[in-house]
Amino acid sequence: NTSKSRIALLGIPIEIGASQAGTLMGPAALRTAGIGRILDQLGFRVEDHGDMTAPGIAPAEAPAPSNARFYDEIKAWIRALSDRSFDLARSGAVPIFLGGDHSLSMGSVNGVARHWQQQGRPLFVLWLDAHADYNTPDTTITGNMHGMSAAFLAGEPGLDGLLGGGPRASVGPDRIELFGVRSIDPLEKKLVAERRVAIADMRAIDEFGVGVLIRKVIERVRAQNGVLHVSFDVDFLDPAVAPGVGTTVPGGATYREAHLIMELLHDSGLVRSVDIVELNPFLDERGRTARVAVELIGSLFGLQITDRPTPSNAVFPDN
Ligand code: Z70
Ligand code: MN
Ligand code: MN
Ligand code: MN
Repeated sequence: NTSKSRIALLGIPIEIGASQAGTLMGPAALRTAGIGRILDQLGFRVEDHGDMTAPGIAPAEAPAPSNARFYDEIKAWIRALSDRSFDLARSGAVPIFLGGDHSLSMGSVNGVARHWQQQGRPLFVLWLDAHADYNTPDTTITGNMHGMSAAFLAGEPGLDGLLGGGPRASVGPDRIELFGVRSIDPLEKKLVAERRVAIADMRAIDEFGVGVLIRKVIERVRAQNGVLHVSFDVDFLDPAVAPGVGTTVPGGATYREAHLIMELLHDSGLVRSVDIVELNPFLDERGRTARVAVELIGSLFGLQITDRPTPSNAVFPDN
């Protein structure tokens, strides 16, 4: 049936952006937990493009920043991924990027942003994460590049060489929505404030609830005729729900909050691409985290507890 919407799965087994090894097993765990099956059952035509292979080390064009670990290796990954991501988006599929650590989003988001730029639709990025990932080589404490991906997409200096002369679509600090933040480094915090990046931290979530805050994001995207990329770092979830991550931070999103977010995003009709990152199967407990991530993807793509019309206080899909 060619009229079915297409979803393209692509594994990116990268772990060098994180401090702990193991996220390279993420794509396999997500497949084992049934990511293809759940989307298939929802009526999508699912294409699994397999895993990318490690591209090696990109030649050093300029001296790598001293505070960015594996800079030249990650540079090679994101250049290759940016091309794959652009091609998948252009093919009309909804790509789901299976990570891998969060450094991969520099490539996945750049690729889809290039496509939407050609279509004249601004791309917004919803960053569901315990962390802001807004460090640069100048502000980082650890040197881990998974903590720099949002800063790269915003165009922060110090990371400009990553794509070399390759095509780049600017997302900009005004199109990134940090959501769920509860761990941020001192200089990173200063930078996020200076750039006025939209941020829903855990205090805001406790005060207003995820329903109000996600609808605000949706309204903002819709007002500019934009589309949305969801970059889902599984450490956004509370460690009690999602223990299989390298950096557990207490006080994360509950199972129910996370499902409501995904359901509202589905109803918006605006999501065109997704990353699932930072799942570390080596640290997981009996596949729990992988399974929860897959269930949440189900909600993001239309799985409902009961079939019901969109409630009147929700944001309506545009078609
Ligand atoms: C810290 C850093 C980070 C994920 C840790 C942490 C970044 N801000 N991101 N775990 N997913 O190293 O820059
Ligand atoms: Mn290409
Ligand atoms: Mn992250
Ligand atoms: Mn994180």
